[in-house]
Amino acid sequence: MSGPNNTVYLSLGGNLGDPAKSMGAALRLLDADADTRVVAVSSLYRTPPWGKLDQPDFLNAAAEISTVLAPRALLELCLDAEHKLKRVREARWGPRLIDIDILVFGDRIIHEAGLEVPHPRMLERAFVLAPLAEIAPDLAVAGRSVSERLGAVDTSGIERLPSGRDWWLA
Ligand code: A4P
Ligand code: MG
Repeated sequence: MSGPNNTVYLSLGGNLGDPAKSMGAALRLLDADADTRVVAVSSLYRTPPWGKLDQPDFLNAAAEISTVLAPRALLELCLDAEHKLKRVREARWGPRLIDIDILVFGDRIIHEAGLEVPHPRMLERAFVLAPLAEIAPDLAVAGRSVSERLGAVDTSGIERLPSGRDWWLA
């Protein structure tokens, strides 16, 4: 399946098991797909839980990928990666979480059942914007740059870890 090449930004996160390992494995699965290439990955960030507060801190990261897949096919690939990693984990460590969200897909605006792009909650989430600003500060989302958006949210408690940007290439 091949269409035009699109630049896509993803958010990755997890807070159970070894999230850095799961996120790295997920990125390597995406990169191994013939239609998709990982272009840039942010450092890892330790972030306080957002939404439901009584749970462990998260690790979060953002990635730029290049893909010829259609949005729906990319979502399937991401969900596939999540399921593979969850299955492996369940056998050994019990439940774990990895979440891969499609933040931005080229300049597409998508409102479909099960797929909304740009991700509707990304602009209020510092745990999404901080890593994204590291790799795409000037990317415009709904008319404003990511760095400008980051300046408008509460980043307290968010810590950039000294992982560098190659942490996923284990
Ligand atoms: N879906 C729709 N649009 C998209 C998209 N753009 N990208 C659908 C990916 N998926 C999309 O995903 C459920 C379904 O959403 C998918 O199967 C797909 O069909 P989900 O991730 O379980 O739930 P969600 O609706 O995407 O919720 P959302 O807003 O991602 O919230 P979550 O996943 O419940 O939030 N705090 C910190 N610090 N860091 C975190 O990473 N994550 C969560 C999880 C809460 N608090 C956090 C973090
Ligand atoms: Mg999600």
